[in-house]
Amino acid sequence: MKSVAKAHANIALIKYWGKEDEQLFLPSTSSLSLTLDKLYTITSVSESDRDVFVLNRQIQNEKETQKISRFVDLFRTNNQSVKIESINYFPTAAGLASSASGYSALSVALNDFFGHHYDVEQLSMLTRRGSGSATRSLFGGFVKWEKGSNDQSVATPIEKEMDIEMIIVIVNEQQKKKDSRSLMKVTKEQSRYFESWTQYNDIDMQEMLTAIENEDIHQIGKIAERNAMMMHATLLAIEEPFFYIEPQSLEVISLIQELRQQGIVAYYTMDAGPNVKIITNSQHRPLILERLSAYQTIVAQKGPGATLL
Ligand code: 2P0
Repeated sequence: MKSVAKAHANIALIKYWGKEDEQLFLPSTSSLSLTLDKLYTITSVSESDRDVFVLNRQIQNEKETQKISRFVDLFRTNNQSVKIESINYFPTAAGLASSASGYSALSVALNDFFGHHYDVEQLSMLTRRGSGSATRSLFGGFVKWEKGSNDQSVATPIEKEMDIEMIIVIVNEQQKKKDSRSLMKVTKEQSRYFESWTQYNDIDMQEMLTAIENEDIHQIGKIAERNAMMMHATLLAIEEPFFYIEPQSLEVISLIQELRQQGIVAYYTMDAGPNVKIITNSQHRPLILERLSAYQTIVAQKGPGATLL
């Protein structure tokens, strides 16, 4: 027997940064994202005499396999070991995290493989424990992940059809210098701005929900921008300040600001790496791409939720 699932990556417009409970993956902030069509993972689960994890056709080491095994334990009904094969279909050198699409696809495949038939809410709570942002990739389009409490922290889709696109600008193809899981832990422990971050995040979330309801792309972009920069500001106020933002990221940001002054819909967000994601719409995308011709870019539209294949 083999269960196969597909899930897409997502980019947050309101960021998840910090955990209230590290074991349960309870986030310190609610977050909101857009699932993207161009980046996805396909994962299969099949019977095996021991747990094996193959990522992008390479057998993973003991440490990575144990990490996955612990996640499989959340679904495992008997002592059945599994072989997990996962491939990330991300444009070459996208420099983007694949844990969201990866754990989301794995959850859907494990749900089927072990015959659980969990509903989306139960699945959301379990997926979160593989990687926080993965819980948002269970759904397509705009997705809200409520911080909740006592393990009740789930993602839900926001039903809204609107013209919104993201242009991912690759400024550096290399792996990020520090992984987000450990850095968000340090931020919560040390950042002088952390409390402010969580407070303003609540405000941004409410305003973002209204902006989406009103299909107001300018307001969506504006809130996403200030939210992302506040997340990055928390990193400037830890004991050894850390920058994901690189000189080339700033060049792209300056260009976006310039384009905006010319009346073009262009706002930016950044995650745990130097690449810049531009929030725009189909009308303004060609103009932006023209101006960014010196950069490698990926244009992404709204993608679907995770599915069993
Ligand atoms: C986000 N990031 O909301 C934020 C913005 C990175 C910057 O979610 O520890 O890989 O597995 O729960 O989900 C990346 O963090 O962390 C992330 P874990 P995850 O997209």
